[in-house]
Amino acid sequence: MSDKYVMQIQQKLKRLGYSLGVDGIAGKETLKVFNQMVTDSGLKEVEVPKPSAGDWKDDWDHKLAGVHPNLVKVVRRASELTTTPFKVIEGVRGIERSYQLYGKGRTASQLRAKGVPTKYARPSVRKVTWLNNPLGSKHRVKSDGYGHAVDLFPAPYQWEDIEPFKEVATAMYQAASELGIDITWGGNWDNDDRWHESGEYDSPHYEI
Ligand SMILES: [Ca+2]
Ligand SMILES: [Zn+2]
Repeated sequence: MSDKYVMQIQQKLKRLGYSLGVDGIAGKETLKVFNQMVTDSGLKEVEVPKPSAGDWKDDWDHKLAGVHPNLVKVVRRASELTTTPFKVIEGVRGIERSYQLYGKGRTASQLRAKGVPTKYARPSVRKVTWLNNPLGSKHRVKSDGYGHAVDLFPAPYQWEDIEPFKEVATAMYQAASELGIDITWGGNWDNDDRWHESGEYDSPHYEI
């Protein structure tokens, strides 16, 4: 499978005068030429350029399918406002996935009580959702035919690194205010000035 990012590097090498095929495949030839360029440049180390923000959006049409157009607008505008690339890791959530998430940290009898098939019970893993209704998530398709939530995961893709989440949140709030659309962030449920108070730990999550 060819890769856009590899193709960009190949194009740059070609522009520098190296002869190689631009096919998006990081094969032996590309590696050889790249190493030659490093040697020629006299550098000990070469910083590989980060993929441009555009690459992060390659699967957005797919990931944002079925999400309410207002929320999609905010996400797309936020991506123009921030210098932090971010992935859309979840938009609309299906029944199967809702059950899988609800089963985490719950026993078969707890699931039975909520009408969730007991095969999804995973009592020994960490609980991830505190929903009263297993299918009540804002990620589910609502009566207007759209999902009302998205989960965004910023580069460099480290869950513990909270700063990039804050940068994306700043861009999301700014985009929402520009567009006149109300959003709620899982890192600030009560929408006050204090982020990440007790219970405000769902940093990837945004909903309308
Ligand atoms: Ca708060
Ligand atoms: Zn979410």
